[in-house]
Amino acid sequence: KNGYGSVLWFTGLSGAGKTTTAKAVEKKLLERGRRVELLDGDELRATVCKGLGFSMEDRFENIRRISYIANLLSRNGVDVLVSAISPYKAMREYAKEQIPTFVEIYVKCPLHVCEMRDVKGLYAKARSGEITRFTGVSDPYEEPDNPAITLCTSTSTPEQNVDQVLAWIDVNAST
Ligand code: GGZ
Repeated sequence: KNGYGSVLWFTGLSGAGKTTTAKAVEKKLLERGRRVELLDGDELRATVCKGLGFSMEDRFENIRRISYIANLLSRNGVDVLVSAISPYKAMREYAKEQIPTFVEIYVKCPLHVCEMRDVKGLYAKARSGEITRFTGVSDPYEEPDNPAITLCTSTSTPEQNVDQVLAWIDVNAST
């Protein structure tokens, strides 16, 4: 849409590589002279989404707030990179309805690989029961049916994944 920035919405399991990929894409877009903001679910949960937990209702509220901010930025010409698990199809549908330039990017990685990486030690805590309702372990993740882009972080390099996103933008969102 004219004058709008793209909203690149990275969805996937914890540890799949959403934020890593989004940061690398952000760098490339900045080099192209674009105005860019990264909205990271994990970080927003310390500020505008403070107090929200991981029940289905709270996760929806989290995504509602992130969608709102993403849309404000987008309509002012800023490209927005959203990194949030966003585990339910319905919440991604909601974001898509709210945001004219929504692009669904599925950051795909097998659960056992995310679990092996366990960068923050959260999977171990989820398995021991110290953390409840952990996505992929004790809470659902609904895979996207028809994402605009699928990135496989267990079989492709970060560079390949970044290139895939930029190539998509060049074909579909060059304004
Ligand atoms: C999922 C959890 C949970 C539970 C804490 N389930 O990989 P991270 O650590 O750095 O990012 C995850 C983040 C998830 O927040 P989101 O805002 O992306 O989730 S959602 O879209 O579902 O609202 C993870 C950490 O918080 N974390 N507890 N129970 N992830």
